[in-house]
Formats: sequence, structure tokens, C-alpha cells
Amino acid sequence: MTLAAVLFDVDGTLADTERDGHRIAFNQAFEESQLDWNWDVDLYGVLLQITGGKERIRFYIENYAPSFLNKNNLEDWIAQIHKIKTKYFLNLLKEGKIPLRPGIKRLLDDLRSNNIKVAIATTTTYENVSTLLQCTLGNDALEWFDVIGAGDIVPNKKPAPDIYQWVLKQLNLSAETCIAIEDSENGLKSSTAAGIRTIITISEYTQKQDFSDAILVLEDLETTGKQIDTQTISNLLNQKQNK
Ligand code: XBP
Ligand code: MG
Repeated sequence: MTLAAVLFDVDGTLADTERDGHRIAFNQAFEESQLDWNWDVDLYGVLLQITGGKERIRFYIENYAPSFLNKNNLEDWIAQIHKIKTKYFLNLLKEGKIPLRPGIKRLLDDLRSNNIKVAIATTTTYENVSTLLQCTLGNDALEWFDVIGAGDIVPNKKPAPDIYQWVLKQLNLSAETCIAIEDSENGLKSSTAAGIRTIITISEYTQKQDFSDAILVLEDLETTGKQIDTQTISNLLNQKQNK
């Protein structure tokens, strides 16, 4: 089987965005909205079981601030808070506060130099992805990616397979010819439910998650002593095929 494409998750995979990025931005949005909510590092770890920023705010309200359930137009209000949060997250990206994880740029360069397609399959908003890529890889970085699947472009977020199925359809490729790189159990469930073999690079909040369905589990793309490159991933795809 020839490797055709590598599909990258964003949050926790391309960059460690959650603890010092999204969480900070949520709290800044709550402050601007005069809400006495504060998502500390531990609470945020609990809330991360829910993918999607709007969905996470809703989950928080249902479990920690139920008095807000009676609010008129609650969904619109949540969307407004989330919009403010995205503004603060983009600021953090533009201030260079969120670098790429080790080995990401090197692997992207290696895959592209070997004519392997690269794509994105993420829950976060397109604006966050495009700004992260341009701030860390340069203004032409969006063209590096054959397909970018993000946010509300699909009805169901991870762990549902929708975003990976959408990206495969845009790539016009079959799952067997692709590999996904993810950081979380929800992400792994999403990619494997779409039939894509998946490499895990564990992130800040996912140390204790179940990665038994992954084909390879790494601390990151650099610290294994053996650089993960196009050849490694191709061998992995074929190795697993033979079983
Ligand atoms: C992880 C998510 C996202 C982010 C917040 O995305 O669940 O919702 O936590 O981003 P990924 P938004 O699939 O890249 O791991 O607030 O933009 O949703
Ligand atoms: Mg992730």
C-alpha cells in the first residue's frame, strides 16, 4: 500500500494549544463578559472531554452553572462568548505565544518533499487553524495543505468520524492509503472510526488516555530517538497491513 496522505489534528498535535492557549482565551472572554467563571488547569482537563469550544461552554453551564440554562437565546449567547474567546486566542497566536510542537515543521517538509499530501482534520475553527499555520510556518503555509477540514463544517465533532470522512472525500482518497496523527482519545476514536490508522503524539492533557487502538504512540515526533519521517510512516502503514 502506498502512502498517499497524512492527516494532522491541530490542538495538542500541531501545537500544545489547550492549557496556555484556548483555556486562557476562554477566561479572558469570561472576564470581558463580566462572568465570574474561571477555568483553572485541572477543571479545564475535565472539560476537555467535550470537543468544541461552544459545546464545552454548554457542558460547563449544565454541570457547573445551571442557573444560566434559563437564559433567553442561550445558544446565541454561548456563540457570542465563543466569538470573543476566538478573538483572544487569535491574539495569543499573533503574539507568538503558541509554537508548533517538536518535529512538526520537519515532518511537513519531509512529506511535501516526497509528494505526500498533507491535510488537516480539526474541531477548532478554521480561523484558528489558518492563523496558527501562518504565524508559525509563514504566510504561504495554507497552500501547503491539500485540504483543511475544521470546526462546524461537519454536523458531529470528534469522537464522531465526520471531520475525517469529510477530509477523505475532499482528498478523494481511501482511508487505507492515509495515516492520521492525533493527540487525544476522542481524536483517535474519530480517525479510526473513519478507518484511518493513527499515530498518537501524547499532549499535556492526554497522558492517561486510552491509545490501545493507535498504531504507534509517541511522546512527540522528535524524542523517540528515531525521527518520524515519510519512510517511517510508509513502513508503518504497510507493516500494519500485513497483520
Ligand atoms: C480540540 C477541540 C477544540 C479546542 C477549542 O480540537 O476540542 O474545540 O479545544 O477550539 P482538535 P474551539 O480536534 O484540533 O484536537 O474553541 O475553536 O472549538
Ligand atoms: Mg487534538
